Amino acid sequence: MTGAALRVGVIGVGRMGADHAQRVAHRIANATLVAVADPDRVRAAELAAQYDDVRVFADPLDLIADPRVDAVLIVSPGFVHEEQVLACIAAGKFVLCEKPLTMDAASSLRVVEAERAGGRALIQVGFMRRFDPEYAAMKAMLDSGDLGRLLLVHNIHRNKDVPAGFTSEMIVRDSLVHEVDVCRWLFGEEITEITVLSPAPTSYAGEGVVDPQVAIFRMESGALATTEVFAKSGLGYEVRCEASAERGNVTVGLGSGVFVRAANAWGGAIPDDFRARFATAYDDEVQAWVDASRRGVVVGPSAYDGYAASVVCEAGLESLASGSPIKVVLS
Ligand code: ISE
Repeated sequence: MTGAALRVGVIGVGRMGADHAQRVAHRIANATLVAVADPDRVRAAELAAQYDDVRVFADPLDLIADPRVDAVLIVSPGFVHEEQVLACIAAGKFVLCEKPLTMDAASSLRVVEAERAGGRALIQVGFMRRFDPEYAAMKAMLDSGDLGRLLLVHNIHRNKDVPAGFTSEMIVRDSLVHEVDVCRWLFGEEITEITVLSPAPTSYAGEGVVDPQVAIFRMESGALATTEVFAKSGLGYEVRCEASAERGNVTVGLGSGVFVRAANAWGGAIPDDFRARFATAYDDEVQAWVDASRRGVVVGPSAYDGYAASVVCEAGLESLASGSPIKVVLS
Protein backbone atom coordinates (compact mmCIF):
# COMPACT_ATOMS: atom_id res chain seq x y z
CA MET A 1 0.00 0.00 0.00
CA THR A 2 1.18 3.57 -0.68
CA GLY A 3 0.91 6.57 1.63
CA ALA A 4 -2.91 6.42 1.58
CA ALA A 5 -4.77 5.95 4.85
CA LEU A 6 -6.09 2.46 5.53
CA ARG A 7 -9.86 2.42 4.93
CA VAL A 8 -11.29 0.45 7.86
CA GLY A 9 -14.70 -1.18 8.20
CA VAL A 10 -15.96 -2.15 11.65
CA ILE A 11 -18.30 -5.13 12.05
CA GLY A 12 -20.40 -5.07 15.22
CA VAL A 13 -21.70 -1.91 16.85
CA GLY A 14 -22.10 -3.01 20.47
CA ARG A 15 -20.19 -1.18 23.20
CA MET A 16 -16.77 -2.47 22.07
CA GLY A 17 -17.58 -1.93 18.38
CA ALA A 18 -18.56 1.67 19.12
CA ASP A 19 -15.36 2.07 21.14
CA HIS A 20 -13.21 0.79 18.25
CA ALA A 21 -15.10 2.91 15.70
CA GLN A 22 -14.38 6.01 17.76
CA ARG A 23 -10.74 4.97 18.10
CA VAL A 24 -10.28 4.47 14.35
CA ALA A 25 -12.08 7.72 13.56
CA HIS A 26 -10.26 9.92 16.06
CA ARG A 27 -7.16 8.39 17.59
CA ILE A 28 -5.44 6.18 15.05
CA ALA A 29 -3.00 7.66 12.57
CA ASN A 30 -3.19 6.73 8.87
CA ALA A 31 -6.62 5.11 9.16
CA THR A 32 -10.11 6.23 8.16
CA LEU A 33 -13.39 4.78 9.36
CA VAL A 34 -15.33 4.17 6.15
CA ALA A 35 -18.02 1.62 7.01
CA VAL A 36 -19.86 -0.11 9.83
CA ALA A 37 -22.00 -3.24 9.67
CA ASP A 38 -24.45 -4.84 12.05
CA PRO A 39 -27.65 -6.86 11.61
CA ASP A 40 -29.16 -4.16 13.81
CA ARG A 41 -29.11 -1.64 10.98
CA VAL A 42 -30.73 1.12 13.02
CA ARG A 43 -28.02 0.95 15.65
CA ALA A 44 -25.34 0.79 12.95
CA ALA A 45 -26.82 3.87 11.28
CA GLU A 46 -26.86 5.72 14.61
CA LEU A 47 -23.18 4.99 15.07
CA ALA A 48 -22.29 5.93 11.47
CA ALA A 49 -24.15 9.22 11.84
CA GLN A 50 -21.59 10.34 14.43
CA TYR A 51 -18.91 10.43 11.71
CA ASP A 52 -18.55 11.80 8.21
CA ASP A 53 -19.01 9.56 5.17
CA VAL A 54 -19.39 6.21 6.91
CA ARG A 55 -21.39 3.64 4.97
CA VAL A 56 -23.83 1.32 6.75
CA PHE A 57 -24.34 -2.37 6.01
CA ALA A 58 -26.83 -4.74 7.63
CA ASP A 59 -24.91 -7.72 6.25
CA PRO A 60 -21.27 -7.85 7.43
CA LEU A 61 -20.35 -9.92 4.36
CA ASP A 62 -21.30 -6.95 2.17
CA LEU A 63 -18.92 -4.72 4.13
CA ILE A 64 -16.13 -7.25 3.67
CA ALA A 65 -16.82 -7.45 -0.08
CA ASP A 66 -16.92 -3.66 -0.55
CA PRO A 67 -13.85 -2.68 -2.62
CA ARG A 68 -13.74 0.65 -0.75
CA VAL A 69 -12.91 -1.21 2.50
CA ASP A 70 -9.20 -2.10 2.77
CA ALA A 71 -9.24 -3.84 6.16
CA VAL A 72 -11.79 -5.12 8.64
CA LEU A 73 -12.08 -4.86 12.41
CA ILE A 74 -14.37 -7.65 13.65
CA VAL A 75 -16.12 -6.83 16.92
CA SER A 76 -19.18 -9.03 16.44
CA PRO A 77 -20.14 -11.89 18.81
CA GLY A 78 -17.78 -14.88 18.70
CA PHE A 79 -20.28 -17.27 17.08
CA VAL A 80 -20.16 -15.33 13.78
CA HIS A 81 -16.38 -14.83 13.69
CA GLU A 82 -15.57 -17.93 11.64
CA GLU A 83 -17.76 -16.94 8.69
CA GLN A 84 -16.55 -13.33 8.79
CA VAL A 85 -12.83 -14.10 9.15
CA LEU A 86 -13.05 -16.69 6.34
CA ALA A 87 -14.72 -14.06 4.13
CA CYS A 88 -11.85 -11.63 4.88
CA ILE A 89 -9.32 -14.31 3.92
CA ALA A 90 -11.21 -15.01 0.69
CA ALA A 91 -11.25 -11.27 -0.07
CA GLY A 92 -7.53 -10.98 0.78
CA LYS A 93 -8.20 -8.32 3.44
CA PHE A 94 -6.33 -7.73 6.66
CA VAL A 95 -8.46 -8.37 9.70
CA LEU A 96 -8.20 -7.61 13.39
CA CYS A 97 -10.59 -10.06 15.03
CA GLU A 98 -11.63 -9.55 18.64
CA LYS A 99 -11.23 -12.59 20.85
CA PRO A 100 -12.21 -15.38 20.81
CA LEU A 101 -11.01 -16.14 17.28
CA THR A 102 -13.90 -18.61 17.01
CA MET A 103 -16.04 -20.67 19.37
CA ASP A 104 -14.07 -23.91 19.42
CA ALA A 105 -10.86 -25.63 18.41
CA ALA A 106 -12.14 -27.20 15.18
CA SER A 107 -13.43 -23.91 13.74
CA SER A 108 -10.26 -22.04 14.80
CA LEU A 109 -8.20 -24.68 13.02
CA ARG A 110 -10.30 -24.19 9.88
CA VAL A 111 -9.40 -20.49 10.00
CA VAL A 112 -5.68 -21.22 10.46
CA GLU A 113 -5.79 -23.66 7.53
CA ALA A 114 -7.69 -21.24 5.28
CA GLU A 115 -5.15 -18.50 5.98
CA ARG A 116 -2.29 -20.92 5.22
CA ALA A 117 -3.98 -22.08 2.02
CA GLY A 118 -4.26 -18.44 0.93
CA GLY A 119 -0.49 -18.22 1.25
CA ARG A 120 -0.52 -14.97 3.17
CA ALA A 121 -0.87 -13.96 6.84
CA LEU A 122 -3.87 -11.65 7.22
CA ILE A 123 -5.20 -12.18 10.74
CA GLN A 124 -4.39 -10.47 14.01
CA VAL A 125 -6.36 -11.61 17.08
CA GLY A 126 -7.43 -9.04 19.66
CA PHE A 127 -5.42 -10.15 22.65
CA MET A 128 -4.79 -6.53 23.57
CA ARG A 129 -2.98 -7.16 26.83
CA ARG A 130 0.18 -7.79 24.82
CA PHE A 131 -0.04 -4.08 23.88
CA ASP A 132 -0.69 -2.78 27.41
CA PRO A 133 2.41 -0.78 28.47
CA GLU A 134 2.62 -2.56 31.85
CA TYR A 135 2.25 -6.05 30.39
CA ALA A 136 4.75 -5.19 27.64
CA ALA A 137 7.26 -3.95 30.27
CA MET A 138 6.77 -7.14 32.29
CA LYS A 139 7.37 -9.28 29.20
CA ALA A 140 10.55 -7.30 28.35
CA MET A 141 11.79 -7.64 31.93
CA LEU A 142 11.23 -11.41 31.92
CA ASP A 143 12.79 -11.80 28.48
CA SER A 144 15.89 -9.86 29.58
CA GLY A 145 16.79 -12.85 31.78
CA ASP A 146 17.70 -10.58 34.73
CA LEU A 147 15.19 -12.32 36.96
CA GLY A 148 16.12 -15.82 35.89
CA ARG A 149 13.65 -18.44 34.75
CA LEU A 150 9.92 -17.75 35.01
CA LEU A 151 8.35 -20.29 37.37
CA LEU A 152 4.86 -19.15 38.29
CA VAL A 153 2.23 -16.68 37.11
CA HIS A 154 -0.76 -15.56 39.19
CA ASN A 155 -3.56 -13.72 37.41
CA ILE A 156 -6.57 -11.88 38.79
CA HIS A 157 -9.32 -11.05 36.27
CA ARG A 158 -12.42 -9.47 37.80
CA ASN A 159 -15.29 -7.78 36.00
CA LYS A 160 -17.54 -5.53 38.02
CA ASP A 161 -20.54 -6.92 36.19
CA VAL A 162 -21.34 -8.62 32.88
CA PRO A 163 -24.30 -8.40 30.48
CA ALA A 164 -27.35 -10.57 31.26
CA GLY A 165 -26.99 -14.09 29.88
CA PHE A 166 -23.23 -14.31 30.51
CA THR A 167 -22.74 -18.05 31.10
CA SER A 168 -20.10 -20.19 32.85
CA GLU A 169 -18.81 -21.10 29.38
CA MET A 170 -18.43 -17.42 28.46
CA ILE A 171 -16.35 -16.87 31.60
CA VAL A 172 -13.89 -19.37 30.09
CA ARG A 173 -14.18 -18.48 26.40
CA ASP A 174 -14.52 -14.68 26.62
CA SER A 175 -12.73 -13.79 29.85
CA LEU A 176 -10.21 -16.50 30.82
CA VAL A 177 -9.09 -16.65 27.18
CA HIS A 178 -7.06 -13.48 27.86
CA GLU A 179 -5.01 -15.20 30.56
CA VAL A 180 -4.58 -18.22 28.28
CA ASP A 181 -2.89 -15.91 25.79
CA VAL A 182 -0.98 -13.95 28.46
CA CYS A 183 0.52 -17.14 29.88
CA ARG A 184 1.46 -18.62 26.47
CA TRP A 185 3.08 -15.26 25.64
CA LEU A 186 4.89 -14.65 28.94
CA PHE A 187 6.28 -18.17 29.18
CA GLY A 188 6.83 -18.53 25.43
CA GLU A 189 5.48 -22.06 25.81
CA GLU A 190 2.28 -23.96 25.20
CA ILE A 191 -0.17 -24.89 27.94
CA THR A 192 -0.25 -28.68 28.24
CA GLU A 193 -2.99 -29.13 30.84
CA ILE A 194 -5.83 -27.06 32.26
CA THR A 195 -7.97 -27.45 35.35
CA VAL A 196 -10.94 -25.19 35.99
CA LEU A 197 -12.26 -25.32 39.54
CA SER A 198 -15.62 -24.12 40.85
CA PRO A 199 -15.29 -22.30 44.19
CA ALA A 200 -18.39 -21.38 46.22
CA PRO A 201 -20.32 -19.03 43.90
CA THR A 202 -21.07 -15.41 44.70
CA SER A 203 -24.71 -14.92 45.58
CA TYR A 204 -24.83 -12.45 42.67
CA ALA A 205 -23.96 -15.19 40.12
CA GLY A 206 -26.50 -15.66 37.33
CA GLU A 207 -28.78 -18.69 37.59
CA GLY A 208 -26.62 -21.83 37.32
CA VAL A 209 -23.46 -19.81 36.57
CA VAL A 210 -20.15 -20.87 38.11
CA ASP A 211 -18.79 -17.49 39.20
CA PRO A 212 -15.98 -17.03 40.20
CA GLN A 213 -13.78 -19.75 38.70
CA VAL A 214 -10.17 -20.69 39.38
CA ALA A 215 -8.06 -22.00 36.51
CA ILE A 216 -4.71 -23.73 36.74
CA PHE A 217 -2.52 -24.05 33.65
CA ARG A 218 0.41 -26.46 33.47
CA MET A 219 3.05 -25.22 31.00
CA GLU A 220 5.35 -27.35 28.81
CA SER A 221 8.28 -26.79 31.19
CA GLY A 222 6.19 -27.91 34.18
CA ALA A 223 5.67 -24.31 35.36
CA LEU A 224 2.23 -23.41 36.71
CA ALA A 225 -0.12 -20.45 36.32
CA THR A 226 -3.24 -19.68 38.33
CA THR A 227 -6.13 -17.38 37.45
CA GLU A 228 -9.07 -16.12 39.47
CA VAL A 229 -11.69 -15.14 36.92
CA PHE A 230 -14.74 -13.36 38.26
CA ALA A 231 -17.70 -12.12 36.21
CA LYS A 232 -19.65 -10.24 38.87
CA SER A 233 -17.20 -9.05 41.50
CA GLY A 234 -19.33 -5.97 42.09
CA LEU A 235 -16.32 -3.79 42.86
CA GLY A 236 -14.89 -2.63 39.55
CA TYR A 237 -12.71 -3.95 36.72
CA GLU A 238 -9.48 -5.39 38.10
CA VAL A 239 -6.86 -7.19 36.06
CA ARG A 240 -3.56 -8.03 37.69
CA CYS A 241 -0.70 -10.35 36.94
CA GLU A 242 2.19 -11.37 39.14
CA ALA A 243 5.03 -13.32 37.57
CA SER A 244 7.38 -15.11 39.91
CA ALA A 245 10.85 -15.92 38.58
CA GLU A 246 13.95 -17.43 40.16
CA ARG A 247 15.49 -14.12 41.23
CA GLY A 248 12.49 -11.82 41.64
CA ASN A 249 8.94 -11.11 40.64
CA VAL A 250 7.03 -8.58 38.56
CA THR A 251 3.50 -7.35 39.18
CA VAL A 252 1.25 -5.35 36.86
CA GLY A 253 -2.24 -3.94 37.29
CA LEU A 254 -1.99 -2.50 40.78
CA GLY A 255 -3.60 0.64 39.41
CA SER A 256 -1.45 2.78 41.66
CA GLY A 257 -1.04 5.52 39.07
CA VAL A 258 -3.05 8.33 40.70
CA PHE A 259 -3.32 8.44 44.47
CA VAL A 260 -6.14 10.50 45.96
CA ARG A 261 -6.86 11.53 49.56
CA ALA A 262 -10.41 12.79 49.98
CA ALA A 263 -13.63 12.23 51.89
CA ASN A 264 -11.88 10.55 54.79
CA ALA A 265 -10.32 7.96 52.52
CA TRP A 266 -7.14 7.43 50.55
CA GLY A 267 -6.49 5.57 47.32
CA GLY A 268 -7.26 5.71 43.64
CA ALA A 269 -10.14 4.95 41.32
CA ILE A 270 -10.99 1.48 39.99
CA PRO A 271 -12.35 1.60 36.41
CA ASP A 272 -15.80 0.23 35.64
CA ASP A 273 -14.74 -1.91 32.72
CA PHE A 274 -12.02 -2.94 30.29
CA ARG A 275 -12.55 -0.03 27.89
CA ALA A 276 -11.06 2.36 30.46
CA ARG A 277 -8.44 0.01 31.94
CA PHE A 278 -7.07 -1.05 28.58
CA ALA A 279 -7.71 2.13 26.54
CA THR A 280 -4.02 2.60 25.77
CA ALA A 281 -3.59 -1.09 24.98
CA TYR A 282 -6.50 -0.95 22.52
CA ASP A 283 -5.08 2.22 20.92
CA ASP A 284 -1.65 0.66 20.55
CA GLU A 285 -3.10 -2.63 19.31
CA VAL A 286 -5.20 -0.97 16.61
CA GLN A 287 -2.35 1.37 15.62
CA ALA A 288 0.01 -1.61 15.30
CA TRP A 289 -2.59 -3.40 13.16
CA VAL A 290 -3.09 -0.36 10.90
CA ASP A 291 0.67 0.19 10.52
CA ALA A 292 1.29 -3.48 9.77
CA SER A 293 -1.62 -3.71 7.31
CA ARG A 294 -0.30 -0.68 5.42
CA ARG A 295 3.06 -2.45 5.19
CA GLY A 296 1.30 -5.63 4.06
CA VAL A 297 2.23 -7.74 7.08
CA VAL A 298 0.70 -9.06 10.30
CA VAL A 299 2.08 -8.34 13.78
CA GLY A 300 0.92 -9.34 17.24
CA PRO A 301 -1.18 -12.36 18.16
CA SER A 302 -1.67 -14.55 15.08
CA ALA A 303 -4.43 -16.86 13.92
CA TYR A 304 -2.38 -19.70 15.44
CA ASP A 305 -2.40 -17.90 18.81
CA GLY A 306 -6.18 -17.61 18.49
CA TYR A 307 -6.39 -21.31 17.63
CA ALA A 308 -4.16 -22.36 20.55
CA ALA A 309 -6.31 -20.30 22.92
CA SER A 310 -9.45 -21.98 21.54
CA VAL A 311 -7.97 -25.43 22.16
CA VAL A 312 -7.07 -24.52 25.75
CA CYS A 313 -10.53 -23.01 26.39
CA GLU A 314 -12.25 -26.07 24.96
CA ALA A 315 -10.25 -28.27 27.35
CA GLY A 316 -11.06 -25.74 30.10
CA LEU A 317 -14.79 -26.19 29.48
CA GLU A 318 -14.37 -29.96 29.76
CA SER A 319 -12.51 -29.46 33.03
CA LEU A 320 -15.18 -27.06 34.31
CA ALA A 321 -17.79 -29.76 33.69
CA SER A 322 -15.79 -32.65 35.18
CA GLY A 323 -13.63 -30.91 37.80
CA SER A 324 -10.62 -32.89 36.48
CA PRO A 325 -7.42 -31.72 34.80
CA ILE A 326 -7.67 -32.02 31.01
CA LYS A 327 -4.70 -32.42 28.67
CA VAL A 328 -4.33 -29.84 25.92
CA VAL A 329 -3.44 -31.26 22.52
CA LEU A 330 -2.57 -28.92 19.66
CA SER A 331 -2.57 -30.08 16.03
C1 ISE B 1 -14.74 -9.02 27.74
O1 ISE B 1 -15.37 -9.60 26.63
C2 ISE B 1 -13.35 -8.68 27.38
O2 ISE B 1 -12.82 -8.97 26.35
C3 ISE B 1 -12.56 -8.10 28.47
O3 ISE B 1 -11.29 -7.77 28.05
C4 ISE B 1 -12.51 -9.12 29.56
O4 ISE B 1 -11.74 -8.63 30.62
C5 ISE B 1 -13.90 -9.46 30.04
O5 ISE B 1 -13.81 -10.42 31.06
C6 ISE B 1 -14.72 -10.01 28.88
O6 ISE B 1 -16.02 -10.25 29.31
